[in-house]
Amino acid sequence: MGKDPEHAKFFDWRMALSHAIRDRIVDRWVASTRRTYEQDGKRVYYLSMEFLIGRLLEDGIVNLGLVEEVGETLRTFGIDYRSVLEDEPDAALGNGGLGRLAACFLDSLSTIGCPAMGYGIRYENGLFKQSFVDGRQVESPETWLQEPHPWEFGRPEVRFTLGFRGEVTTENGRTVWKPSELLQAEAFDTPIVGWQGRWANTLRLWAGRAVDPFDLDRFNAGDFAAAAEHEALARTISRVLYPEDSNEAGKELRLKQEFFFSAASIRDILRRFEGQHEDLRALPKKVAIQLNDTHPAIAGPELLRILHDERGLSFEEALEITHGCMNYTNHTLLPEALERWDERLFGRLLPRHLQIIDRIDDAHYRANPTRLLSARSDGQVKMGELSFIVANKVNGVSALHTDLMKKTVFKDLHGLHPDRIVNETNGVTPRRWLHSCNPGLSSLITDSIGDGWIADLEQLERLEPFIGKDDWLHRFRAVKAENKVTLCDYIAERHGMRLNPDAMFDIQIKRIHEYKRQHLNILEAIAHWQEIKDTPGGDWVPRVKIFAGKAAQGYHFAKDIIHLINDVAKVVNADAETRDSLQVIFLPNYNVTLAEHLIPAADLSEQISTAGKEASGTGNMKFALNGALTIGTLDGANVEIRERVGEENFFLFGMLADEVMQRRMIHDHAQQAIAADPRLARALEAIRSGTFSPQDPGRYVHIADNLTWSDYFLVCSDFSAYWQAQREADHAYRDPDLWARKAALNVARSGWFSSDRTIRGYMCDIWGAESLLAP
Ligand code: CR6
Repeated sequence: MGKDPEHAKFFDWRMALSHAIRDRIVDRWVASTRRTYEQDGKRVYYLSMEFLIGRLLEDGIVNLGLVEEVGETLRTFGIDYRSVLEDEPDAALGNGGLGRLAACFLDSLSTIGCPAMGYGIRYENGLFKQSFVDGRQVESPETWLQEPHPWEFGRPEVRFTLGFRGEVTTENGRTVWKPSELLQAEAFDTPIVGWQGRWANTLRLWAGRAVDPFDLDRFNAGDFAAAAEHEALARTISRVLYPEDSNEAGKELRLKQEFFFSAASIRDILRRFEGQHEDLRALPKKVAIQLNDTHPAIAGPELLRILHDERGLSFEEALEITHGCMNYTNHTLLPEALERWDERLFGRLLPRHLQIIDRIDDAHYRANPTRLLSARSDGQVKMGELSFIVANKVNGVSALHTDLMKKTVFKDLHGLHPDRIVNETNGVTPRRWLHSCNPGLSSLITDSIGDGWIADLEQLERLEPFIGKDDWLHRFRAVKAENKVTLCDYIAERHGMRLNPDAMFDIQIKRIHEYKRQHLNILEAIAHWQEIKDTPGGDWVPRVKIFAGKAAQGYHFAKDIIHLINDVAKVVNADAETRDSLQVIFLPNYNVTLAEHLIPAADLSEQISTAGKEASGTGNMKFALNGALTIGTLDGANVEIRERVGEENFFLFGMLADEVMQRRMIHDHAQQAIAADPRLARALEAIRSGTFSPQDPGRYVHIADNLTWSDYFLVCSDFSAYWQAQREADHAYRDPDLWARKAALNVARSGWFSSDRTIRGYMCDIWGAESLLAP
């Protein structure tokens, strides 16, 4: 770093260490790439608008098995290892579960040795930073790239010129698209090293650049701002991550971003293929493309366009090749989150692609004349339908979600193509989400069954015989207790609040959304607080309720829920009568790193979405794997978690997906529920009357009104059952050994939720790809 150690800051140590680790990764990376070219097997390309990778330094150290050496080396300099790690900003190139799933998949692809590449956007500003001012969410830009980023390799030689708008003409019988607005995509590569450094793949992110970055004439004429205008405009395309979650922004820039990274990736894939092969018809044998949700769906028509317009294959042949390469993962059934573009906007930006989509529809109809199901209809381009029609396989992300896909959004298309939809239940990487984030539990497991579980998580089953032994269970309890104390210190230091480490740690961390029902959780907390106040000396099971999560900037109701939780926390935490039994805290700026601190310390995992709404969830898996019990509905992957960990080790409550649909038919379902449950009525009344906002008593009337008069997400109808399940949790927590046994069984039986298992499923059912590592 060119500095005397005496003057080095943590930043300098981190950079020095990162470069040392990076050096060791590069050798393996180059070897893996060489091997991939030599073997010439099928390669997987994972196209995703989001990669929520978080920090990378610890990943590298852990995967290369250098934890001890690094710790020791830093010690000789008198530098604390943890403080160096804590200096790294999170790469927050994603909103939530979808982006984090993509990051877990990269880890698993490298661990398994599947030749693969992730393609996405190099956002200069990741997901916004969240802070609270008087309990309200305030957003500020996230600037992770302001410091040098040691993990990326700029590839200025890998650039593609892309275009928008312009005209479609015919030249010598071929259709030619002449875009009028040009820009370049420049590649930045990050190596992704797998467990034990046996394999490394590449994450390639595209940045926007101007074709002619600087206008010297304008500069010399004195118009300095205009001289750099092209560059500024081109760069905006990779400037921001849309801060939306399950909710479409519908902006022109968003569509441009989607085309930008999809088209650059397709060109890159073709360039690589054509460097090694002559016959484009072999493409599906060598290339599997996975569309992570519909954001990269335009990759289909773009590949088709190049094959047909530029390489001269017939339309039918081009379509067949495209179909052979493309697959699509659906991540939500929420209608507002299924992308649809106004055909005029779409046609203006991508005139040739609109024509191609019509021809795709045409060909699909001719092949399936029984029904007219098209991607373009009602003045819109429907990206879900387009992806389905173009894809070879379409998958859901949990058993329930896949089943609902067949019955709802894709019912008709599924009828035409009954073999197309498959299920691949999500998973999480055990390297980050157990081994690294929970060193105490990781050591206990390794002491008990060896370290084979880290790359073969189902070996956790072998823990079951230990769970009956008192001394083992004692150690297991001690690990959780220690993790809770560590978290208490962390929170005290950063947020000035002392939590009671003996209380049950009850945690809900995820994006704030009505369907995820953070408001159900806080309503129950209010009712519980009221009950404690009725009998202050009562024998209550102490609770600490922890929340964290960001609300989309324009989602006002979600932001009001955050405000309410902060206001409730203020009142409850200041109450001397209840302080020993209940504490509430909302931690700001939830991100991957904060999740790594929280999950190992959790006793109770809140997975309480309205049934039928959460496609899978992945936080639910991380908690179970770290020995928390779930309180949850039968939604998403909760269903499969409960099946595996055992129903006696899971606090189930609430309506089922089909009951939810029935219940909505009752016009006064919420009022009926309120009338039947005095606790609920009293909690709502406290919100309505300003108990938590005395200076502004009307602040939460609209939340109480919404829950009383519309309550689309059935908070009121599920309240009583939720309350009951919470009391069951209290009851179980009174017996520490019983609780520990249940928690340990959650660990032992969560091995199936490894993303290694998920990726093997994709390789076998969808991609037809193979590992290049010796077993
Ligand atoms: N919001 C689902 O809602 C799922 C992830 C990853 C989501 C969530 O249940 O676990 O994808 N969907 O499959 C979308 O982002 C559209 C999510 O993260």
